[in-house]
Amino acid sequence: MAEAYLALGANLGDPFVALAEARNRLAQSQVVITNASGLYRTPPFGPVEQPAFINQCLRVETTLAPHALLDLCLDIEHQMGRERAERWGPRRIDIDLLAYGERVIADDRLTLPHPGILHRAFVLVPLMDIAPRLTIAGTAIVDALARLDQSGIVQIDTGTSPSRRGNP
Ligand code: A4P
Ligand code: MG
Repeated sequence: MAEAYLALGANLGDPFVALAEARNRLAQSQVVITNASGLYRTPPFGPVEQPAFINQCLRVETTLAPHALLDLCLDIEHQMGRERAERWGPRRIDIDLLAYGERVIADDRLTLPHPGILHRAFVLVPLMDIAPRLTIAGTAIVDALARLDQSGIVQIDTGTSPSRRGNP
């Protein structure tokens, strides 16, 4: 089993329903959710004007190799009706693979660790809930977060235990 971190984001329809469905679909695959952050409302990051997001991070254990885990995330996005129209645009669900153990990968399909992590408060705030001592590419996430603007990020749910998030 390998340990990995996933970031979930949603800002169309009912984001809470979308996040719950994504967690359930992950847990029904070869993924065990071992910890889940709180749910955070976050201002949209990037150039596109769009509704606020709900973001959450998960720690998972999986027998899937990194590219297979990416494919599972992309399949779930697809099954949940995400249309890849606009880069950085609104989406019912976005599932990014943040890190997979200590693996470093840079090919045409997968970059690990995810290159945006250290620059995005909407990822680091929930990630701090479940991995406060995590280091990405030699930088402690707590130090990276201290340099970022966290204004407008509001915790709206402290989360529940993994067993209530769709795992047996
Ligand atoms: N890909 C490569 N590495 C990875 C990885 N580690 N994890 C490739 C996931 N995917 C990875 O992704 C495009 C391709 O990236 C995939 O096919 C995969 O092969 P995508 O999800 O289709 O594209 P995207 O999500 O539109 O672009 P990108 O750059 O992933 O954007 P982000 O970072 O996901 O930004 N604001 C707030 N507050 N909260 C958000 O969640 N999200 C976005 C989207 C913008 N603003 C946001 C939020
Ligand atoms: Mg993405």
